[in-house]
Amino acid sequence: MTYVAKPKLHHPSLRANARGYTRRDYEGKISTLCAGCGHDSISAAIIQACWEMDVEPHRVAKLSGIGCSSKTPDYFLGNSHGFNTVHGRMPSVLTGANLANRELLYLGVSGDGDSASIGIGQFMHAMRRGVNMVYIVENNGVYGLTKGQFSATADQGSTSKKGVVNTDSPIDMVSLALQMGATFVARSFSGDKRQLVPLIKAAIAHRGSAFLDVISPCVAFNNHSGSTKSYDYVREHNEAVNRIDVIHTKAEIVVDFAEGELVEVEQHDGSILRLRKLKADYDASNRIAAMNFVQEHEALGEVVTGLLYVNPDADDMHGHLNTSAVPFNQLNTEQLCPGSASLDRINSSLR
Ligand SMILES: Cc1ncc(C[n+]2csc(CCOP(=O)(O)OP(=O)(O)O)c2C)c(N)n1
Ligand code: SF4
Ligand SMILES: [Mg+2]
Repeated sequence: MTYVAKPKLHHPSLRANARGYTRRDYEGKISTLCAGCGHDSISAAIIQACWEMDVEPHRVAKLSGIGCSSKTPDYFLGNSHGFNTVHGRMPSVLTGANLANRELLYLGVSGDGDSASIGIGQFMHAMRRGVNMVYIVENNGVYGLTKGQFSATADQGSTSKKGVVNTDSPIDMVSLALQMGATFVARSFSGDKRQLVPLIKAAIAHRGSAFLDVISPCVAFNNHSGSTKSYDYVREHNEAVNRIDVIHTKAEIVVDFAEGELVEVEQHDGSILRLRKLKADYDASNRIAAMNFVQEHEALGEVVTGLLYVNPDADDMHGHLNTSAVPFNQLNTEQLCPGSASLDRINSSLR
């Protein structure tokens, strides 16, 4: 229960990162989600990624919509800024915050209901505008919070817990993000922390819209045999295209990699993404090929995971709009309101 405070004491040998924080410093309140819910594993992966990347918690803004998934920012990064918007409106509120202050790390957490139904328009515009953010959809194929109705990502032919067949065609968030121009697109599984943590780290290091579709089983309403978002189904149909590791320029270099073909991608902040190819013909730098690959494998009932597309040279919304490098709240009155002479100059330049 969230009213039960977590004990502040921790084991004295708990390791601190370069900022002097232990993993515990990145935690939030005690989760109220169902035991076994995939969303809690994603929260744990976010905590791990932020701790490993030496992220300063007060430099993070976490925003969400409505749903079990959108509740999770309360359960991680308790010392960060947080804003729980209304259903499906996280992307526009985040875009506004980002325009006002580009210096924070923006983490948008949403659900498949929140982002693929009521918020689908907002999702698409955040992707095409290149808002510098990590956008995580905790995808369970149902509206968990409102008791398990099919969401728009539920596969055609999959069944509800009571056996009702879903007749609607599914929306694939990864394909949408690719089409809309997201410059980092990945899919993972809440049950595969070894794949998920490096993907979150790589998304944090990316400048531009980084989208992560994380299949996250709902144990209360969508973990039965007719579901394609259950733990068993995803484990049996997981087709990983690559394994990734992130080498941060500031951190000790630890690489957890087996032998295999390696591709190195340098991100704008100097960090290196090391992709170990599992599928020899998969090229994560080719957006059109990624779209075809995802669709072809989806038709076979496979869940394609890994880093599916990245453009390391991407610019973000601020670069596109040529905005002020100084956050709005640090500009003084003169800079914000330069006076009538400046306005006259602008007006005459437009005549
Ligand atoms: C405007 C509005 N419409 C409907 C709802 C009811 N509602 C609350 S959560 C939710 C869906 C949540 O599904 P999802 O985003 O997939 O999150 P999950 O609970 O599955 O993690 C709905 C329809 C609402 N809160 N506000
Ligand atoms: S209802 Fe489903 S999504 Fe919500 S907390 Fe329970 S298992 Fe998770
Ligand atoms: Mg859902």
